Amino acid sequence: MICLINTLEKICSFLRSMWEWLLDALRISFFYVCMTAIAPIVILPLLWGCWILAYTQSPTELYGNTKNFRKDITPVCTYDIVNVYFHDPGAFTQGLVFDKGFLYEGTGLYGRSELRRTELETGKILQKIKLSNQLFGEGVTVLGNTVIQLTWKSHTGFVYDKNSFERIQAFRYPTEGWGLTHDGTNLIMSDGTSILYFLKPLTFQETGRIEVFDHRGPVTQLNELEYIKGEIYANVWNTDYIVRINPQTGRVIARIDMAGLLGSKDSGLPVDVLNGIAYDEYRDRIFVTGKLWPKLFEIAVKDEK
Ligand SMILES: [Ca+2]
Repeated sequence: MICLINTLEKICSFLRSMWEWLLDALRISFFYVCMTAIAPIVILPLLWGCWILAYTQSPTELYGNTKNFRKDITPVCTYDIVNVYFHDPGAFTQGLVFDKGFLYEGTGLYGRSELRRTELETGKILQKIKLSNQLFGEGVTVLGNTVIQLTWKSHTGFVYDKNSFERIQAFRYPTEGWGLTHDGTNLIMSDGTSILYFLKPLTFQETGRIEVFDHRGPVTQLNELEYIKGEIYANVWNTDYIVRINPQTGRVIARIDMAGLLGSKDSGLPVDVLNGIAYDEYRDRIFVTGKLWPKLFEIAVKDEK
């Protein structure tokens, strides 16, 4: 009898061991099944995101934005000097336009801000008006028979009769005012950030905006502007670069490296940064100058370095 009981206990012990082993096996199997199911959900999207950031496009572009930070290094162009003209070294150039044979220039600094019409060949001031001492003049553009001028931090712009310089309208905007140009339909304004604003003429209501970027990301401190053959040219404040921008996407098509434009003979003068781009659409001429520069240059942009 005792022998039978011992045998039954061994059988029960064996069955208990088998049961525990089976439970362990089930737990392990369940873990692997779960991991197999979760891995594609968690790990694969992570790998996909890393691949995108490293090699192709920014996630924002994939979801409809136009930014593309990583793809295509922005080309760098150089320039040739075609002509050199006199420029008033007292003019703190903030806006520059060429229209029907004349330059229109907006100057800055408190107490020294003006709107001028000058003769290209001589730099002679043909007409000017002074802004009040509380206003710091900024970008200008010529639209029809008017000249439009921004101010820096006063959130106020002015519309003048192009011939008489009579002030015919004032308008407001919420940002700082830096550069101004137009594409024939909309005014295009910069405010020192990477954003360009498109405004309706007459009402000055915003109709759209783009963020300007190159392969490294947003391009900030966009300053004086000029619309040239379907592109927006912009001085980048405190640099020797002019960027050429696609107006539809904001992408920088190319950077023009303007280093060395003002020669060493002029470097002893109290000059400030490169600023001011004007375009003669009838003769396809580009003019550039800088704040307090004694010279204004006609340049020809050359292809990539
Ligand atoms: Ca301009």
